[in-house]
Amino acid sequence: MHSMHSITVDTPRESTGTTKPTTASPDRTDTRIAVIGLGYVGLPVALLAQSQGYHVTGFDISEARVAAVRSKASSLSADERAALARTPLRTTTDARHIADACIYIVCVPTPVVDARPDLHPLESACRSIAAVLKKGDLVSIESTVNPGVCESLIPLLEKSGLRVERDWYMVHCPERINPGDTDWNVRTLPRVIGAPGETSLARGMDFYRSILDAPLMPMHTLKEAEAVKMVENSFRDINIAFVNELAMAFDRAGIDLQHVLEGASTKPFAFMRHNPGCGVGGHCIPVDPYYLIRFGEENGFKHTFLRTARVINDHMPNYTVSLLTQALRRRRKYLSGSTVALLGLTYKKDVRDERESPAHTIRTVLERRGVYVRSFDPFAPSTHTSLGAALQGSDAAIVATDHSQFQSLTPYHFMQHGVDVVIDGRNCLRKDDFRNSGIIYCGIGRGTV
Ligand code: SAJ
Repeated sequence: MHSMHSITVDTPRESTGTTKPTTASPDRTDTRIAVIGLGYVGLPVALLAQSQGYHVTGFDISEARVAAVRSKASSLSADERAALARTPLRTTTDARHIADACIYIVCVPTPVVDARPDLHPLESACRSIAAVLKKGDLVSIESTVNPGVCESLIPLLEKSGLRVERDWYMVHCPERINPGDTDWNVRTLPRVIGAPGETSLARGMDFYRSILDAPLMPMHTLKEAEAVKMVENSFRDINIAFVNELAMAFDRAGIDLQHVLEGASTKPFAFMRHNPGCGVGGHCIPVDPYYLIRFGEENGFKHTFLRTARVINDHMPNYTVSLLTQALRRRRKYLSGSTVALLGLTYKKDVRDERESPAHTIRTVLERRGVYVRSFDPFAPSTHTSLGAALQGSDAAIVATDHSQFQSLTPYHFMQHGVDVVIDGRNCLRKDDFRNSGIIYCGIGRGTV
């Protein structure tokens, strides 16, 4: 049962996108924190809390992940390695080592499996906490979940014999970590926070105010806090689907959608630009809408718009291959039996993450159609040794990720390796350079030159 909280939003401090000067942090080592899950969300928040004077232990079920943190592996960001060099983080894979914490921050994955939310990691984390939960403890769920999940976790945590709001406290403070973002970070990103009652909300607000340098908006209920992140990311997915559908339409009409979007972006209000591409990857945008779809089903509602957007975005890898097929036909070549250089495997520019990457779908579609694929990605060690090795002798190239290294490619870089068909899946190349270059260039919604 949720009481309506009086909403007082923090006076938004001038969040310049940079962290406040690192003044000496107060000593809070009497307050022990356990961060459960040391991924791209948990590690930054553990390091942030530690930098603010808390005594932090990072817990992860993965020995490899714990070892990577302990050794400051290259897979960590430079900031994370620097913070760990200044103050090593206590880490463990043994849940008994987090028994002495009084604040538990849960940052475990919430993937979808066959388009259905998989809450096992979250439930497992809560069972570990329930085994050590003590009076006065605070549990914060930062993982992205659909509305109602946090409430469903309360009975798991009350197996400790303790009652929420009376003996222990719970908040949901969804993370907004944006991999690769240099402007916003775990400390400066504004947040929302929800709780099952006033006392939990107050406890949660106090804690997060002590580590964040950003506005913190209390929501009326847990469900509202859970819905915020879902809505944010679903908003992005449907807007990407909108421009992807336009791209397929305008390709037939010889209209360059990029130019149209540049024009529409001159409108100073009520237009937010998104860009068409070969698909939507990552662990957020293509995943979160399924949470809302599932939540709707639980309440007897069928989301048609969210589903349609997912169908459109999931079609883009196939659309990209269809552009390649048409271009090869102009070279009197068939897709089957051709060799294609696939440039980019990760889901996003200049990041290592390959989860849900459309490039993998493109590769699967090509290989099923009898294509020999040579992939190269500077951020994915499993690929070809070099760009040249991937291009040399290929019939065509597909740019599937707009890495900085690929954005500077010119017709010369392709022609010197004999590649005369280029499909620009991220519209990141200079289309006009390819005019009259002897190369067939196709963008997504940019037509063909
Ligand atoms: N994409 C498009 N067109 C676009 C934008 C993205 O096709 O206009 C594709 C990307 O290529 C990628 C996928 O969508 O494959 C996701 O891209 P993303 O920029 O949304 O990257 P994410 O998954 O890292 O999203 C995060 C989200 N942040 C959080 O959930 C805290 C999202 O809410 C942010 O809007 C996004 O970063 C961002 O703005 O960078």
